Amino acid sequence: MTPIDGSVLLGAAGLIVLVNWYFLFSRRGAPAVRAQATDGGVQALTVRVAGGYSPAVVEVERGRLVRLTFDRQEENPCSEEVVLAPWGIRRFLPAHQQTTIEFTPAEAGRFEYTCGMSMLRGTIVVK
Ligand SMILES: [Cu+2]
Repeated sequence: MTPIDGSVLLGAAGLIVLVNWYFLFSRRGAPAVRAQATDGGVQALTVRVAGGYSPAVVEVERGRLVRLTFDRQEENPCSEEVVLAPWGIRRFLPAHQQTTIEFTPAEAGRFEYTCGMSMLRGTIVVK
């Protein structure tokens, strides 16, 4: 490997880290995705769990049942639990499975939920 090859590799590696950081952790200004209302009036949305939660920001209406389906697409133990503290929910998410969590937000506001270790973070905006 020549020194030039090395610097190109290093540059590429740096770029990959930057891109990953941006998508996983830089959630400022992340667009909120509104939960879709089903026939029964339930607000349903699937959140992909893979190194983070996506969409990172979910928007729901207050006073109506919310059904979040956590689609965990990894085995990383970090994401094996999800904690929606504002609603007193702590659930185990089996790897490569979908886990449905339901709650009815009574109050409007911006609420954070996390993994069991408070490392991964997602936001639920209740309007
Ligand atoms: Cu974690």
